[in-house]
Amino acid sequence: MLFGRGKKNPIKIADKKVKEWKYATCGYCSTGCSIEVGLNSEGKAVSSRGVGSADVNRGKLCLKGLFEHELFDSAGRGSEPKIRDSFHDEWRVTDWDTALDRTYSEIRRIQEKYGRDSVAVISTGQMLTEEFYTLGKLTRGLIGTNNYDGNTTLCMASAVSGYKRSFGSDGPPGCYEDFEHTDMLIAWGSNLPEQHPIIYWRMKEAQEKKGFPLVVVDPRVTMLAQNADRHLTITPGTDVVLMNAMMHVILDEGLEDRRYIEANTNGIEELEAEVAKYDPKMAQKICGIDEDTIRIIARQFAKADAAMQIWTMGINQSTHGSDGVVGINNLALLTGNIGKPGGTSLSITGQCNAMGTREWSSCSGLPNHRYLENEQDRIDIAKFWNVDVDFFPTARGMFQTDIYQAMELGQIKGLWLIATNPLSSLPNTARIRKAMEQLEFCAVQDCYEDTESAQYAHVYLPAGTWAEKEGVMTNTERRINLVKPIVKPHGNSKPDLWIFNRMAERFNTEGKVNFPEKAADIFLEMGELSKGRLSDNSGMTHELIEKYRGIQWPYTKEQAERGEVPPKGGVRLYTEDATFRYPDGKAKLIPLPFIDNNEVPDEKFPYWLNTGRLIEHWHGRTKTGKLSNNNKYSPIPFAEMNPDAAKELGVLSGDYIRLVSRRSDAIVMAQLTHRVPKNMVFVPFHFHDCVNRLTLGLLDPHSRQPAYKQSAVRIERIEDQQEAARLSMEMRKF
Ligand SMILES: Nc1nc2c(c(=O)[nH]1)N[C@H]1C(S)=C(S)[C@@H](COP(=O)(O)OP(=O)(O)OC[C@H]3O[C@@H](n4cnc5c(=O)[nH]c(N)nc54)[C@H](O)[C@@H]3O)O[C@H]1N2
Ligand SMILES: Nc1nc2c(c(=O)[nH]1)N[C@H]1C(S)=C(S)[C@@H](COP(=O)(O)OP(=O)(O)OC[C@H]3O[C@@H](n4cnc5c(=O)[nH]c(N)nc54)[C@H](O)[C@@H]3O)O[C@H]1N2
Ligand code: SF4
Ligand SMILES: [Mo]
Repeated sequence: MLFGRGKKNPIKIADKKVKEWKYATCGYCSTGCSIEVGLNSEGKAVSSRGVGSADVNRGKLCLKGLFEHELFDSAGRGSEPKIRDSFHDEWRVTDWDTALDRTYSEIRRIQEKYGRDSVAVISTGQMLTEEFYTLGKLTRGLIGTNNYDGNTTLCMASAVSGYKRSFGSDGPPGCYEDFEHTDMLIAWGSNLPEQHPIIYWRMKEAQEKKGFPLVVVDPRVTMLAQNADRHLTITPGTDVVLMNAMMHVILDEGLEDRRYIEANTNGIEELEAEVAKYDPKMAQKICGIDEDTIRIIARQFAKADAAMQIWTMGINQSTHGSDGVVGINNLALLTGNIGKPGGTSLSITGQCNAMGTREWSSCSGLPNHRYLENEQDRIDIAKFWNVDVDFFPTARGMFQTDIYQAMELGQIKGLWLIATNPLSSLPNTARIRKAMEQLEFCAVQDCYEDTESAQYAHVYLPAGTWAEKEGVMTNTERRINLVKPIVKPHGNSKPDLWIFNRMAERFNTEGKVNFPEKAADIFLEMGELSKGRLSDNSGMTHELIEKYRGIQWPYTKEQAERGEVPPKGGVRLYTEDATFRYPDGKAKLIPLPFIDNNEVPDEKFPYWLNTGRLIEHWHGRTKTGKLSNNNKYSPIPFAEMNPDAAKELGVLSGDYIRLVSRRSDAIVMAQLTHRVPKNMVFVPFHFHDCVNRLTLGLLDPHSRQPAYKQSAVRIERIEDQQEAARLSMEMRKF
């Protein structure tokens, strides 16, 4: 008899009295889980559940998706447009016309006075694709500033740049199903179980069935590293050296795939000459991985029938971010691991729709991976939008990270910020604050009114969020999935698409450019523009996407007309010889000389500051900080600190400590753990600017992405713990 079992009360799941379930795609991370939100008889969202028939998540959701329905009416949501003359003044509530007129007239006033490019528009990876496309049309076609970029420069820029350099185009070649076919997986700087929990579940299930070895490259003992066959605790910022040394071994021992290299690549001689310099004996001194391990991993990788690599911010957010991506691609190309089941280099994307913005926002160029630098692209889009081709600049403007420096110098006087919060997320926030103070005009368009950045705004435009709106998003594996309006936007807030369309009316004085009102129509317009291109989605409609719970691009009009059912999960790019996007169809093998240009620990600042994320929180916590089921796990800023380091400094677990960098200082609670080595602290960047006031954020030369994960700090013990607690609270208020 099972002792005591009969006496226990069975677990009861509260009946939420759901009357109707409505379909959407999760609006947090780029995994792209299909979700259904339950509405009660009053139309209130009361529950969320995963969609069983969706190939991505097969009924599962993580902690964030499970409570996503609580977002709609959470604290801090903006409900009315607001306006003020100076950011020192109190806000006044106003109506939409006044707020939009003011934004329009200030943008035009500044452009007339200081030139077209003196206004910057900064967007995001957290809107719907039709919204990106519309904003791009408005900004490129009517407003006419070239300083238009998105927060993806903080996130995916290195992946985009690396894919373009290697393959001639952006676009991740693999898919989640590759986990089921691979014989070896290397994860570079990615904490999959916490940051993409459902991709992790897909990987883990495949691994349990197939038993492939998992190698994790990360300076910290992440949850993924704990599950790895080998964990390589790399010296921060030196992944490229390890990659070069692995290529050295592969080429030295003749383990490369000569047939694949001949048929598909250019540049093998130059690559060979460079990696010859990276003998594992020499490399180990720089990257901290011993020579035997380097050789073993290189051999195992090259000999696997199919070998797969994934990576996230540990690679992208570095001064060698773009080179790191190219290095991953080099390894894949040398061993013929692109475009085959289980053989791929798959960048794990960040935000829910970072892919959509890459494809359609026109941030770095023109829609659907077209370039401002390409005359034919300019002509095609000008004709399609009915704008004068000479209105387009002939080269891309500043990256987001350069825009703030231009604000500091007074080159940029006006800013329209959409769904991004630079005062918590950009490096060295003291500089960002100074830059924002220089502005003559700033409009912030956000679904929350209590963001750090809104403090510097003259106009606040309250936006709807996630499933208060309609449109599509693209996930990590190129799957386009649908979000439907489940509830009405909070208060008097409006969908971003509505806001862009109303702004467009003001700029579209001659009425030449067409701005459809409905997301489904805009999607069809985009389909036209995608025909015959790498990311062709002309066969898709909103209805078809919902029916199949997401469709991967490419899916063409011809496929749809033939009645071809969209493939379920195995869509790959570059599956045949010489199908890369350079003119001769070949990919490039690119040599990667390594120059150590990071801020590194020294006597004055002896600890690495490593930064990143936690499973329960989302970025600046505008969302998750308000939901008790998320916030309760980590409500206050903390640093992971090694117990041996703490002992030397006399720091006890739970003590407040002061972290000091060359930029500023921050007070956080010490959490003692062996997850970090003795010379490192790891601080999640979720708590206002407690991390980014410290970071240096040197920029990658190709992608302009900041090196968020390599800065140096010292740790100071604080005598007066009560005062420290008070100061830490103060900092939280910002
Ligand atoms: N819960 C949750 N999920 C999220 C997000 C969130 O805020 N919360 N954000 C989403 C977004 S936008 C993104 S971009 C992704 C980010 O997803 P990840 O990149 O997986 O997350 P991070 O914690 O930023 O960093 C990953 C790891 O990089 C390691 N790292 C640091 N320096 C180096 C280095 O020099 N080399 C190597 N190899 N590794 C290094 C860190 O130790 C860390 O464990 O997550 C997405 N998913
Ligand atoms: N130290 C350190 N800093 C980092 C990173 C790191 O690893 N370490 N990671 C970097 C990365 S990868 C990223 S992606 C960035 C993210 O940096 P941010 O873009 O600043 O991230 P969020 O805090 O998510 O800001 C998004 C804003 O959009 C609002 N929002 C959400 N949905 C909508 C919507 O539908 N419409 C509108 N109008 N607003 C909406 C939210 O309320 C929020 O204020 O941070 C970067 N900063
Ligand atoms: S894994 Fe990502 S997409 Fe899926 S429920 Fe969690 S946050 Fe949402
Ligand atoms: Mo990101």
